[in-house]
Amino acid sequence: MKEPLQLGDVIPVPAQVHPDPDADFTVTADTSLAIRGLRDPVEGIARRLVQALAERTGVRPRLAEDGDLALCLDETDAGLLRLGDEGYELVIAQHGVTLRAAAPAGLSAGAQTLAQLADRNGRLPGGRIVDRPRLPFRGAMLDLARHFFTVDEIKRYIDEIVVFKINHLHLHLTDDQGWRLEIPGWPRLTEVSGGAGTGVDGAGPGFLRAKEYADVVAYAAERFVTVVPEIDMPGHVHAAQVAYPELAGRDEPIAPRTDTEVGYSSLLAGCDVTYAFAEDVIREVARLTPGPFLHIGGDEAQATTRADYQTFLSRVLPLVGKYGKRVVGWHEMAAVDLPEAAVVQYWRIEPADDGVARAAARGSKVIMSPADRTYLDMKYDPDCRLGLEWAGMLDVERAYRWDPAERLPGVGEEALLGVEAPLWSETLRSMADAEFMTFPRLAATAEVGWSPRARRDWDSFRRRLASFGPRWTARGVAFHRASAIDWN
Ligand code: TNX
Repeated sequence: MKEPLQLGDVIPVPAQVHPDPDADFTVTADTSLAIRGLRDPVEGIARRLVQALAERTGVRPRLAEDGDLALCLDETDAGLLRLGDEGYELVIAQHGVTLRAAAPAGLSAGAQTLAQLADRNGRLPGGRIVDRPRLPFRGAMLDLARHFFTVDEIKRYIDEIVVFKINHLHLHLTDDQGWRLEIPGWPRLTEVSGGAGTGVDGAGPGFLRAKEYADVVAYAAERFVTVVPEIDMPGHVHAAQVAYPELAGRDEPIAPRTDTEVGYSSLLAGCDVTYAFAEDVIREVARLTPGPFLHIGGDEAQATTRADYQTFLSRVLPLVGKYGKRVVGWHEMAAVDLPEAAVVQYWRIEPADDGVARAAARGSKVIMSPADRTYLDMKYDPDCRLGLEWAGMLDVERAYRWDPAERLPGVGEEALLGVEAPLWSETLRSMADAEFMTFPRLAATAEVGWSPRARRDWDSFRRRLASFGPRWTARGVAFHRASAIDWN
């Protein structure tokens, strides 16, 4: 997309855009930014907006008492309240720019819009945007188990996903290869299974200490991103069993595995140690996590009998509630009767009745992550040097052209909590690899989750996406230059 930018040249595309071509505003060295209403959460938003504008335009607005750019938090305005926590109104006029919202999350979302609209000369296209998300949950997932990412890398990832109004970061913390979160009373989980050679094919060690995890969660929260921690059970637990063979009913050592097979390990549904372990882990993860969700995995439990799966979940689901969290699980979990508050994450590529529609009819909400549309670990094309292909090739257009409300009979708009794009890390060896697989496809998922259906259009999207080329290059993001996009 070539400049000049039009009002509405934003990803995700805003709900309502009313351009006024005579009302452009230009950010200059004299521009100042003021905060009206509550200072505390808004100051961080203002500082990050100044930084983003400086990166974009080369001029850095000052923070001041009065300003031609104003951020207003107004918790009483009925019109703003109707837009919900993440909604905002942005007015760009010749004499100044006003961003208003009823909640800090809305100001933060609006600040992303504002930052995207500035061109290299500081020009902001005139008019008014009124915006709010279609779905409350727009997520990305990092798999720390197959390849560990450090605190700084996770923070960097957060910085890039918030640009697209992604508001949840799912951390897949445990799997057959590695265990990546310190748990009191179970030190060998991380000493052994977070140690050297526990990544896929023996790549790098790593785990998060409680303090480091809390640091990530706080960093995310400041940017209005909720961390969703996942402890995968009853399958995908080989690393836990290597650390504690009693979790496999054995007393001799168990050899670690760093291959990419799935579905071979299981906790023992009939053993007390299983539930002592699960409760210690859930208590600690809940304690460290201020957000409402705790993901217990539940996927690919091929080494668990149906009856044992039922038994296991009937004992573990209540533990999540006991420690104050709302349970999330992959769609296999819908095979059992779920509490109404449970959230089901659907990943299948072919529609099949896994009980998800039944769970939705009973009140559960669904996060849509169909692998053939959202899995960031799928190859873009056959020549892609990274990624898997079991769900097919996933190019940018395919990641864009689908609708979560039409994916599964019995799971319509009302049943949706949102969408998520998971990045499994079997083939990744660095943050640059993660960025390559994530961008630009995550931008497509973000628009699917945020923008009204009627506003979505592939040709418009690919034109808007083109302007991220120079931005990502300037920020050192190792994005994939997908050939479907005429990159600027
Ligand atoms: C399936 S889909 C998995 C993961 C793998 C991924 C690779 C799901 C819930 N589980 O264990 O990493 O495929 O694409």
